This record gives sequence, structure tokens and C-alpha cells, in this order.
Amino acid sequence: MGATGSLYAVNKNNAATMSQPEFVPLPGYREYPVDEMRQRAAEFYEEIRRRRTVREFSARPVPREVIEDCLRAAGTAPNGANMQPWHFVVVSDPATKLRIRVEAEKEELDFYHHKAPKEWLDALAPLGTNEHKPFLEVAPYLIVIFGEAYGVLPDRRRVKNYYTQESVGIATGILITAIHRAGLVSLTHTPSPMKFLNEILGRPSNERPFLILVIGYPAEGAAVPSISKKPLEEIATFV
Ligand code: IYR
Repeated sequence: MGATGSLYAVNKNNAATMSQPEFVPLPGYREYPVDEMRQRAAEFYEEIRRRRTVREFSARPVPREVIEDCLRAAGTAPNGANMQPWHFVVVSDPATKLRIRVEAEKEELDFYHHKAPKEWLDALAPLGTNEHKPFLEVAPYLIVIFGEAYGVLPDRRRVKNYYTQESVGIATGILITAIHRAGLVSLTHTPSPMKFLNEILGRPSNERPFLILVIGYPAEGAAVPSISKKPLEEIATFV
């Protein structure tokens, strides 16, 4: 069972009987000679530093299997007590994308013109964002990521989850990295509030929308803001 077990089985085991831990020899670990380790770390940095958040998408279709493998990768994320407190809804249906766009733009209009304090709008100014979200219709895939506030067993008993936000955040980071590695681009979109996503997608109330990941090819000639990342010295301290 373990990592591949269903929520039901994992929790049934854990909750019903304080089961004995079952261990297997660490599968799949690879040690690299130190030079190769250095090279791999440097190469990964070069690869991931090319990732950019993109807001202009092409409508070009993307193979579903690619999305499936990226989701499998996300599902390997470390998480609280291995409850895997996430659910990913993959939206490609045009009518559903349109409904999401309409509801998101309502919230965004309110955000940009009423709710957002000036300080927040000033912070967003370099990104050039506004209430118009055509990418929600144009991009071939939206993955709506939900975090489970608590689990629900088939007999409707509730199961406690742990560190849901952290767990879903880590899984989302892996998903974004997988999408980049596949040669696609993504955008993390967070209309607020996001409750409308439960209604449109028919998700139960124990699931809370975390964010919408917009996925596809960049539009031809897509441009991104001229911004930079902080250098290592600013983001890390070695003691
Ligand atoms: N949700 C809005 C505003 C927004 C907020 C942050 I923080 C960003 O980094 C980017 C946008 C929107 O999507 O436009």
C-alpha cells in the first residue's frame, strides 16, 4: 500500500489500527560522483532559470499524456502524513473555461477597481496585470488545484489532514517545474475569492481552491515583464 495506496486505504489503516510501519530498502536512489553532482545542480539551475510566468497563450493543443505525467510528478510531492491532500481538476472544455473566465473576471474587476489597496496595485504595476483574463479561455488547459481541508471516507467520516497549504504548495511547485521541463509555459492565477470554482467544477466543500494553473504554449511573440530574481546572497544565509 504506502505511497500508492488510496486515501481510503491509507486512512483506514492508520485510523483503525495504529498499524506497524512497513519499510522497504530506499528504492531508486542514485548517488553521483561529486563532479557530476556539481554539474547536475548547475544544469538544473540553468534549466529552471529559463522558466517565466507567461500571460499570453497560444490556443495550440497540448497532448493530454503530457499533462497526465506532469500531474503524476506533482502527486509525488512530500506532504503531511502522506495524506496527499490535493485534487487537480484539468479543464479543457471550452464552455467550462468560459464560465471560469466570466466568474474570475468579475472578481478581478472588483479587485482592481475597489478592493485592492493602492500599495498592492503599485506592487503589481511592473507586471502589467489587469482584470482581463483572456488566457482562461485561450490556453488549452487550466488545472484547478484544490487543497483538502480534511479528508472524507466513503462512509462520510472526516479524516484530519496535516499541513495542507504547505503540501499543496510543494505539489504545485513540482507541477510548475514539470510543465516547464516538458517545454510548456504556465501562469499561476489566483482570483480572489475562488469559491466559484467549487460550484463550476462540482467539487465538495472539504476542497478549497488553491490556485488555477494556466498551461499551454506561449502565444507567438509573447512578451514578459522585464524583472529579475534576487541573487543568492540576498535569499540565502549560510551559518
Ligand atoms: N489575482 C490578480 C492580482 C494579482 C496578484 C498578485 I500577488 C500577482 O502576483 C499577480 C496578480 C490577477 O491575477 O490579476
